[in-house]
Amino acid sequence: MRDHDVIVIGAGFSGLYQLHRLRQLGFDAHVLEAGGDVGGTWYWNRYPGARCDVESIEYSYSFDPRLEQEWDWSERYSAQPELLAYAQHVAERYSLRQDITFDTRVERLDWDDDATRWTVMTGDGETRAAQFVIAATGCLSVPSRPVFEGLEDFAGELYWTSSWPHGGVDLAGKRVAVIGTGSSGLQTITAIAPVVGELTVFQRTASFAVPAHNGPNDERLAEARTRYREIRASSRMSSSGFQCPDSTRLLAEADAEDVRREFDRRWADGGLCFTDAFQEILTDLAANEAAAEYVRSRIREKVKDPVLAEKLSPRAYPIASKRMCVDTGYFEVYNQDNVSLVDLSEEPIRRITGRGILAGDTEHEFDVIVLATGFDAMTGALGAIDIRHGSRTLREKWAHGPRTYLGLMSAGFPNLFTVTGPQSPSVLSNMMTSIEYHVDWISCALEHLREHGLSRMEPTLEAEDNWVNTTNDLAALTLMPRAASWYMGANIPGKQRVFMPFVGGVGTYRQIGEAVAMSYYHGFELS
Ligand code: FAD
Ligand code: N01
Repeated sequence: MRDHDVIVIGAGFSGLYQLHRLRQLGFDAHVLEAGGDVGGTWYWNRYPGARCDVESIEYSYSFDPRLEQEWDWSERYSAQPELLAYAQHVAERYSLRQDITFDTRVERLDWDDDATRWTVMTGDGETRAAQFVIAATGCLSVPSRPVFEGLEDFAGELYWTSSWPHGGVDLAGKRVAVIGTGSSGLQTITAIAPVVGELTVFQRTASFAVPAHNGPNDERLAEARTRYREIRASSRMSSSGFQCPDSTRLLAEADAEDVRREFDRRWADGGLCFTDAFQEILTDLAANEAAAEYVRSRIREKVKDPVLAEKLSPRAYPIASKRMCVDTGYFEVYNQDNVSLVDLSEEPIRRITGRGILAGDTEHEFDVIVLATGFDAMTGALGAIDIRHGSRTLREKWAHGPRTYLGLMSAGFPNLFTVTGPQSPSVLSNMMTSIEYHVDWISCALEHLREHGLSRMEPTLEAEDNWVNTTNDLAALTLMPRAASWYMGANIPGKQRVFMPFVGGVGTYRQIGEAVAMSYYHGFELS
């Protein structure tokens, strides 16, 4: 049995940087990855139009200034092929692949108290041991595959956005259905509408989308390269993990013209900072509704048919209580003659048939069905691994919602760390900022243990309970839990509804993490 200091699970942006840091510190680390290459999200999600929603200048690593200067981001929001090429470049540049085993899924982890080691079992029947395991398994890496009656009867082509074929798919001239109108659905719909013969979108809930104003990136990149350190430093202390001018103003105290001007300005800038226009948008329903209604007014401007515009106007949840979509011409697609919308609140999907989809009383015929139905987020990948400490399993412990200290560890499961785990800012932020922070924190903790001749680390139950209560209490101060979102686990039947990320912001979280580390890991037991 091969024995390592550290096994890292996953070779996405988290796993790659984690491996690099551990090797720099002289640990014997090895990565196990289920996919055939590096890239994680950007390896799997190859659907047409896939791109990031945080500008590439910031949705990128900051740990090596030379990498920042070398790598060219061609667009303001890079598309999947460029993001995957970046992950591959990083793997090459730091010679990471030699310590990664691909096509290998971790299925079980067993903690051995006497040996102070995890036994790591993989799908190919191999077993390895490691003193520490770091789960860099991703927050959005386990697709949600809802049960549609008759799916196996469909005689045409069927694709999931989350596992799009590597060779691409020829959709030219075909009759295509897309089920799902979250970020993946919106991006797919926008990209394929000009190519397909007919496109029918099956929408259960309309989404808020703000414009990307995507385009060539030369000027932005040149400017960023002159002050990258400053950008990174302020993003690390910001609430979202990227440059977003936080407002100090309350909407309630601004007059109507002022409010309109601020929304117009942010709409013209594009991107997710739109809802940072006023301080109370995520805490006050009236302010939230003002922002939501502004977006709806923009949808009405874009979509010529007023009935369609209304159907596309989100009303089911407060704006930004689900991650907003950043669009590149989504709503305009519905002005095309070959595009139609089926509103599932009026005509629910009854079943998939051999020829297509039966919604309400109408059977729609298709050559291709695309499913963009999301992910078992935040806990899905960890829940898929049978993680055991004696008779205790992490699955049972988390059955009523995840329980962690700082989103980094869970009591009862020593020496097991999670990168961007539940109860950390993770999916509410620019993930690159949050990934780098967690990787650095974990790496420093392992270095600390080694320097002090210690071999075991675990949070106390008390620290964990306090942290879980804190994250729940903070979420309850906001409108976030009001959406039936994947943040809440609401998209997975039977999953406990609990708001999973830490809403307090990246900068605040970082300060807490630093204070814990500097106090010799207050709330953790080290031995
Ligand atoms: P992942 O990239 O998900 O990588 C995890 C890896 O772990 C995967 O390769 C998986 O195969 C592997 N793995 C999981 N379980 C096992 C196992 N049991 N055994 C072996 N291997 C395993 N975030 C942003 O901040 N901005 C964006 O613009 C953005 N865009 C996104 C677009 C899409 C389509 C999606 C799905 C997510 C997006 N995200 C975005 C979130 C994105 O997941 C993160 O930004 C980031 O890529 C996560 O990196 P990661 O390495 O933590 O996880
Ligand atoms: O998944 P989603 P996603 N019948 O859960 C619908 C990141 N990301 O992959 O809302 C019919 O948001 C579901 O309907 P409803 C980003 O963080 C980023 O799109 O549950 N419909 C919804 O419309 C994002 O938030 C980018 O009513 C069903 C859709 O499927 C996260 O990943 C791009 C259904 C799922 O939307 C997830 O986004 C892509 C059913 N049975 C992803 N089940 C960027 O732009 C589900 N739906 C950076």
